[in-house]
Amino acid sequence: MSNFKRTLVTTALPYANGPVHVGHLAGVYVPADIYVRYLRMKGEDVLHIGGSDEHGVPITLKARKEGVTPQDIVDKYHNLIKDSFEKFGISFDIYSRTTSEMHHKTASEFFKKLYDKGAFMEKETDQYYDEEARQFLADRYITGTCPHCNSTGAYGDQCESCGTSLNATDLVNPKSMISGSIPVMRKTKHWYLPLDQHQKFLEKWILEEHKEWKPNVYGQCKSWLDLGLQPRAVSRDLDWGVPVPVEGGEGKVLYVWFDAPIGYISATRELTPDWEKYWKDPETRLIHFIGKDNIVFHCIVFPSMLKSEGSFNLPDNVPANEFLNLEGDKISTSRNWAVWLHEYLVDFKDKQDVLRYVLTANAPETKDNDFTWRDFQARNNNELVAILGNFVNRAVVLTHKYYDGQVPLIGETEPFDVETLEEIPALVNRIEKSLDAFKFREAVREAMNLARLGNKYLADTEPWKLQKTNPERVKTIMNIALQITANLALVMEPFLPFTARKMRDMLDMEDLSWDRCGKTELLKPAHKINEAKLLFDKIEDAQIQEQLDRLAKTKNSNEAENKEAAPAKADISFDDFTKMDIRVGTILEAEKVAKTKKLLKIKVDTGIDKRTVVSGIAEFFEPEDIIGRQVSILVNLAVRKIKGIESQGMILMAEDADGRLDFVAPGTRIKPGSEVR
Ligand code: B3M
Ligand code: ZN
Repeated sequence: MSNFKRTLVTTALPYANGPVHVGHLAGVYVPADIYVRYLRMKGEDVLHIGGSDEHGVPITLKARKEGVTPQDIVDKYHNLIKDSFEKFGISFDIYSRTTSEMHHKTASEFFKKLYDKGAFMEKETDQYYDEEARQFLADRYITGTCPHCNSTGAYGDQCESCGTSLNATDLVNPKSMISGSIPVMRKTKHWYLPLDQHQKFLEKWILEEHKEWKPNVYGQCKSWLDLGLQPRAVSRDLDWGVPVPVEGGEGKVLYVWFDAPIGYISATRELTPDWEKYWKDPETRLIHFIGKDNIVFHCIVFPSMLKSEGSFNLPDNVPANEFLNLEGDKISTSRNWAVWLHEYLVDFKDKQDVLRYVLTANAPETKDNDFTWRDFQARNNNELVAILGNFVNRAVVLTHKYYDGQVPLIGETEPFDVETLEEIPALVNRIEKSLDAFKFREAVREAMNLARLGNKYLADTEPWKLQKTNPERVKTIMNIALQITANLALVMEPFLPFTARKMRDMLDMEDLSWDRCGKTELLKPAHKINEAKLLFDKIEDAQIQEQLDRLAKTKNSNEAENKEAAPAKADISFDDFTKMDIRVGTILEAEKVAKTKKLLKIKVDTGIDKRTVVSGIAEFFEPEDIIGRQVSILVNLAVRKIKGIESQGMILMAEDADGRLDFVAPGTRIKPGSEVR
């Protein structure tokens, strides 16, 4: 690290087609924020660059579905996302967006430069074209049947049922999602980044020169390289994005994964006229914080683009995380299986640090991990409240009680005091080592160990028992307890910035530099501290239950939606069918059958006669609401006695997978007695 003068940290640009959730925070933004806060405390020159990714097909699809423009969609979500990040204390130096003018200009220039250098291949291919909508169809705009698992509704790039990635041409019965028509093949020209030509370089650069990358990142790169890289198209036939700025590019835009990483450059350029220093000076190191699904783009595609351009630094490290699951299931925007940050802030007001803490302590650094509400509650109650909050509170309250808020002079020390004092810099050292290695779980554990140390120290020395008999000893103890508290106010800053701020206010500490961490004279004798403020409070079972209930509801409604229709019954003959005499009837009277929940006694005009039928629909229909309704009724069903009432026939009902009922009725009024066949 010492060879570098400055650090440029980027965080993946979230797609502006939905709000951000705990998975985003845990995978990318909290670790990056911890890291940049730490570097800032060390006085290093660091920039944290972020923004929204506002191009790509899913955004256009969402806009189409909602009947608004893509710009409307990205405006809405960009603001929501930006606001969530701000409220969680994610400290960007700039949070920009890829629809900005600066970005269009930067991405366009970048493409043009590669084009002029001959860094692309041009290729004409056959692509699906929608003749009705008069446009080429991006893979995402085509649905059809998956050739692997036969499920319908697979997309042209992937089947979400079996997870196979597809080419649009693989789909059986392809259909345009724009017009619903059957697409035809047409020739179209695109520009390709010949990754195969960069293979050798990438192998050396990653596999030999970056063995220190996290095993999950290194491993994914290696398997891509082992498979052999293929040229990748960097343009698309679409009207939403950065227009292809060269001849023949009319009606085409840059592929979203080509322009998005350039967004990091555009945002830096927007932030400072000095931007080139951060991108091109070899004494700057570039670090990309991303989730695992973005590894190939940041370790292989973007570096190949940067290398072709020629004047940019390549990333020094890409500490990608694995995924965070929610209560055992994959987080999913479309299934609403997520904890949305803007909703969390409503239910857990001012508890940003609690979530930051839980997501760090349980970060998916080396493998996928699970977020559960029970774990969230336990970590809050047993760690933040019981360890950190409790210790700080005792130190501050006792200082006020014994010394009117003045830091006492440290007197003679005993071996246990010395041991405790020595443990402070040792812990800080371990925190630092872990942070330098992007091991944030480990780092936060060590930071909590400092609070544990303080708690144990007070529990072992019991100053409250000594104050009457040995007040000199208590001064030493309290001084040490306060030095631990002051250290906590510093080391917690990267992890729990809101809490650390409160702690520094309590202790009336100004200076926030990392080189003070580990020192045991942070608070000078006679320094006056402020009143104790509550740092954390207990989260009750009821609050957790509310969250669990909400998820259960989501799960139920997802399941109902996904329930498949019951399979068809065995074949019958036409004769069997004609044996059933089904007529249109009109309901004349209806009443509840006493002492039952489900049954209605209904009088129906069948056109043949007026008869009584008992029907199990009382949970769905009030008797007075159905009078006059037309229904289909099986009139030649043998008479059955139900609850002592003779039921003459059966009213036909449609029932969905959830058991919801509705009448099978003619679309317009028709004479009672009309036959259904
Ligand atoms: N928007 C994908 C994602 O949000 C993409 C990241 C771009 S980073 C340049 O996972
Ligand atoms: Zn499939």
